[in-house]
Amino acid sequence: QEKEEMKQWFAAAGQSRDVRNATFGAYKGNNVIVIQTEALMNFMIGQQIGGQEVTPNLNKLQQTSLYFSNYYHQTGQGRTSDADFASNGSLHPLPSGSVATRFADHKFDVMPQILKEEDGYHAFAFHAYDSSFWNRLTMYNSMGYDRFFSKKDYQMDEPLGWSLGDKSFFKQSLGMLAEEQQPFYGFMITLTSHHPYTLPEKVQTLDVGTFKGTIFGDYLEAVHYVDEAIGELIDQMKAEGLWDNTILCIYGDHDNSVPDQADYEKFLGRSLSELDMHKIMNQVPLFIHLPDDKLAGTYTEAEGQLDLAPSLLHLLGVSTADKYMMGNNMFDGNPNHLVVLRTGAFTDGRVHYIPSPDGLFENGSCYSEESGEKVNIESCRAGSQEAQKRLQISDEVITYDLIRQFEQEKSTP
Ligand code: GP9
Repeated sequence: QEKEEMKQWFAAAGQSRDVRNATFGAYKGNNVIVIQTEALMNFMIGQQIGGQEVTPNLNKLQQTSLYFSNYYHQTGQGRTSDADFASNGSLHPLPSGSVATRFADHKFDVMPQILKEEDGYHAFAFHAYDSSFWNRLTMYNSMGYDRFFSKKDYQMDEPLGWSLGDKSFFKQSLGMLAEEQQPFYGFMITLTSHHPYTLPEKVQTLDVGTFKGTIFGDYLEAVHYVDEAIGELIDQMKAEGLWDNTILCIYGDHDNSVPDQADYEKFLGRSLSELDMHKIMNQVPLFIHLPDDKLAGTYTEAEGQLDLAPSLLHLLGVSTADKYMMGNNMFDGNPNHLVVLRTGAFTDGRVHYIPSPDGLFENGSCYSEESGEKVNIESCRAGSQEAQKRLQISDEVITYDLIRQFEQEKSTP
């Protein structure tokens, strides 16, 4: 009975995603490059320090792209691997551990596999680190990538941080991708802006003023470097003739693990509430650049990483009605999607719930999104129940390999 209820839940979610409006299939056949950027948070997009822009290239990209300014990471303990799983597989990461290390052999409806099977794409993953980290080699095989380019495939001509600097990483990755057959799906994971963010002096080009020598200042420097690398990647895409036939998507994987509120207040120049801090630590930016520069603008509706795969597939004209995905279609016209975080926090654009550490619903905080003020906890009860239900369904589907079972039952009634 529980399994039947789950199937019905996915069928209803698939139906509501399956909106055949003007954007459905509008970019069919284009290449797709998705860049998952290490610890890139939303709060410094558009910000300056000492008159210098922290992310000038992303700010410029914003002018011709869809910029989702209310976009949430939905990761748990599996950090970077969780962001990858949520964004490509549209299910919630697990309450403990990483799906990639615990259940890489289970079946999931993931973007590379779907694009290959249903639209003839070629799919490649790029990350200049050991292929065994987060069990990627095994996970990427089961996700259907044709090839995973890992540390051993790169020239270490820009040693920086954990491995290769992002500038050389992008240059080499794009070079390898450009040789592959089109249309392609290229998934690139950056690394230079990894905790603890210390870069050599010669790479530091942002004057962080009084943040100099602090981890927060080092973080700003690291983000500024990644932004430069993204600027170079865009130039190279133009030079390689890929700008006009490729959807470029850039998002942050998770927060920076620097939770000191005073740093954010000093940087932003205002005092911050519990709600502000919750948003700062959970929002990552999402940019989608479309080949014809259409649909550009700032999108303020709440969305999250689980929504990425169904939304990109919508643009490419691949229906996700029958897929075991949990995310929303960001192009379905609904301004009030429910976005659930792994902690049980959620927002639906109207209310925003922050759970208490003791896990008791009543001890959490419920805020009005419009006023930013606390409201009666009962305003968040129904949303919280649905959030818990989704997390539970997702956990069971992943843990018991239910997608495989559901599909077998479909083909063998
Ligand atoms: C290394 C990198 C680590 O391959 O993905 O990221 P983390 O999960 O530690 O943020």
